[in-house]
Amino acid sequence: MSPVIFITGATSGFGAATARLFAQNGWKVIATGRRRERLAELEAEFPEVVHGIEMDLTDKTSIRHAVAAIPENFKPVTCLFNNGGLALGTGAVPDIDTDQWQTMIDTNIVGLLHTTLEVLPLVKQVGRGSSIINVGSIAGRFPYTGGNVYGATKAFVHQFSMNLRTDTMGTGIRITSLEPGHAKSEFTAVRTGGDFEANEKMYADNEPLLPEDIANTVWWLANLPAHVNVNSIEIMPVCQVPTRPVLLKK
Ligand code: NDP
Ligand code: 8X3
Repeated sequence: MSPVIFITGATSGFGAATARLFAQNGWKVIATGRRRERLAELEAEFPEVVHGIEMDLTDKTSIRHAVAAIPENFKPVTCLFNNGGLALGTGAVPDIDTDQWQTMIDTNIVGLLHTTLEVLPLVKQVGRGSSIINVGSIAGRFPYTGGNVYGATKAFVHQFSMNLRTDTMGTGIRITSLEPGHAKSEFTAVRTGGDFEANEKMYADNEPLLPEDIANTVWWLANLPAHVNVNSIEIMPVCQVPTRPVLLKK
């Protein structure tokens, strides 16, 4: 029986690259996100292997329905990749938009919590060798101006992951907080409200991590020997230094 990965945020960036890598290598993929047309593209690329389910992380009912809609032949779940999330805004306090704060909290924290709660029973069925990989960020550790709530949501992901390890002790489930630095995706376009020019500029004169780098890391984590748990991984491009999450040098 093929192992199964459940991915949030599979319509773009890290999630889409991870869906492709796992689908190409013998896993079945439950791909979730809000953009149905992008899920359909993945399904068309990997018929039978990828199953797309529309899911909005800010809506608990949507999460519950999505998990209830997993076809029997895509169960149990070997790996839950809690990846979907976003940053909104770059303003320093008090020059911020509280609705944006709320959306980041609802998506990056509440959505991740409820996805975990709903999918956990299916991961427990696999037990030994299964894993939950939560996407944090270096922004959860290194402060920067304008990173106020975004960075705090990612610090939450780190600590929740560590606490979840203790709660699931004895189940065989491995849990990792995967904390990337500067990486090329649609992240900056989303953060700036759809400014794809800003997105291109952000990655133009430097060599960021690519979604495939993160996908390869997820692959490595999910395929480690069953007794090995990597608690957290901080991963940056060479052009970034571990003092603050802005690029200092090419
Ligand atoms: P992208 O913007 O390319 O992808 C984000 C994904 O999250 C999309 O698939 C999007 O799907 C999904 N998503 C956002 N909001 C929701 C929602 N309400 N419901 C369901 N899905 C949602 O960015 P990345 O690939 O870079 O981001 C993936 C994760 O990595 C995020 O958690 C981000 O915070 C984190 N990260 C990113 C870094 C970077 O530099 N790029 C560095 C460190 C961490 P859809 O819009 O279709 O719903
Ligand atoms: C994304 C990394 O440094 O742009 O989580 O906030 S950063």
